[in-house]
Amino acid sequence: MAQQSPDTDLEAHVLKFPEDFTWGAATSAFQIEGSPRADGKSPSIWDTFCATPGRISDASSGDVACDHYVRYLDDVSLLSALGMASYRFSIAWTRVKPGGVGPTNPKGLDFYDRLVDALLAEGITPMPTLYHWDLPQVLDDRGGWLDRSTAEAFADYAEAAVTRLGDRVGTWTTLNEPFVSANHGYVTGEHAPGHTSLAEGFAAGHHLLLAHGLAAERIRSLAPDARLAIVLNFTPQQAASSSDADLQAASLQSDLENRWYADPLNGLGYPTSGFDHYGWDGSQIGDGDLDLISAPLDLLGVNYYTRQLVSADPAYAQPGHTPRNTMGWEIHPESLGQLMRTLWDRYSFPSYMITENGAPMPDLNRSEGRVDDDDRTAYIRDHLTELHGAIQDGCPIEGYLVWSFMDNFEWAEGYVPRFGVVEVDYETQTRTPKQSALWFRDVARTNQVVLEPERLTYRGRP
Ligand code: IFM
Repeated sequence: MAQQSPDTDLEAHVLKFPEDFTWGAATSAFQIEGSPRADGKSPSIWDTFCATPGRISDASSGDVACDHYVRYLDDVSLLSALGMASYRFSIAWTRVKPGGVGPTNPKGLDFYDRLVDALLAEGITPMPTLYHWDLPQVLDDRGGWLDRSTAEAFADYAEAAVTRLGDRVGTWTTLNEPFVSANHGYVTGEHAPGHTSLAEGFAAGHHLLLAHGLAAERIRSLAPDARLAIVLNFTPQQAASSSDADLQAASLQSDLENRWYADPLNGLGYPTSGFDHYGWDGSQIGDGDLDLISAPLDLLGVNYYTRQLVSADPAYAQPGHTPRNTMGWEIHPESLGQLMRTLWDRYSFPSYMITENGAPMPDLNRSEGRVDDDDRTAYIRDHLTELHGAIQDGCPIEGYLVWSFMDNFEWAEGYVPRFGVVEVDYETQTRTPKQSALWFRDVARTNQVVLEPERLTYRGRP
């Protein structure tokens, strides 16, 4: 339980955050940039995936997306107007090294150079992520994340980005959500490159972590003063009952989703269930790999959206009465607070940031420059409340970035789910801050959350 302290004004229901707390927003390259062939960019696995019939539910692509490659200056102005102190974006490997390996494309880097300068001119801290799922297609043609050489190529690409932008970037993030890259891309097939093999998932996962380790080593030597981070997603797995079978099922699932990457990053090695339950032979792990992977980091980025109830019974149905977002994910803010305490207890990361949290929600009454999205505001408020409790308990959480700055391409779901605090009209590319963005702006400006539970409750899916 959160302890009462001077930072919690219970009378006024005001939650004050630490003075140096960072507020911001996040996006990724493929989801917003568009301009897939501009200035020498090559296709990524997501361009190929979108062009494959049946892969994207609304048959859309990232060809235009939010046209951010063209409109980035307006977007930076909007970030500033909304009080965002930090902006997490990703760099497209295919712009920087169109061949995956080999020559660097200066024009591709020019875009991120301009973006970083524009952010800094507005007083916004740039937080680039080097890999947010858009592997160069040319590397997938040679085996992609199943091939160890992709990890080595990633370190060379990281070097090119850091060499160009390192004088202005204070925190480098290597990967976004390697679990999703490996699991959705190689095991379930719902993401690019669309493979369906558990064994491939383990191989891809190891090569992703190796890519992180090799790039981390390179970044440390090129930018010794920069902070180094990785972003992992966590879905707390809770047993559906207290039966031994359900507890064991939840623990096994948690090994795969929550501990598979965080454990080796902390020198704990891969969870043993990977070998003795799931049957991975570990043949991809080379001498010294685990040492590279466990080199100390400065920051863990935590992406949290929902929890999962796990049962050993294949016929188990998730409870229907809990609030859910428009994609059907359960809204469970308490699990964020618990997650942060668990991470702080188990691992040795010196600092944490929520690098993604948000929800696709009903956006109502879209008219005259106003979009009502009370459900989204309530979601963010309730997660911030839990986060505040974890901070009160001593968790070193330095910031919160909302996912997402604006509506964008939600991967296999196309443009239907809208995660943005800013609405994007894809016909006109008009941006309209939703009511949640205005609420969040006030939170960022005042560094506090004013609780008004009676005003905002979840209406639920339309
Ligand atoms: O849109 C994604 C993002 O790219 C990675 N984290 C989860 C988000 C919502 O699904």
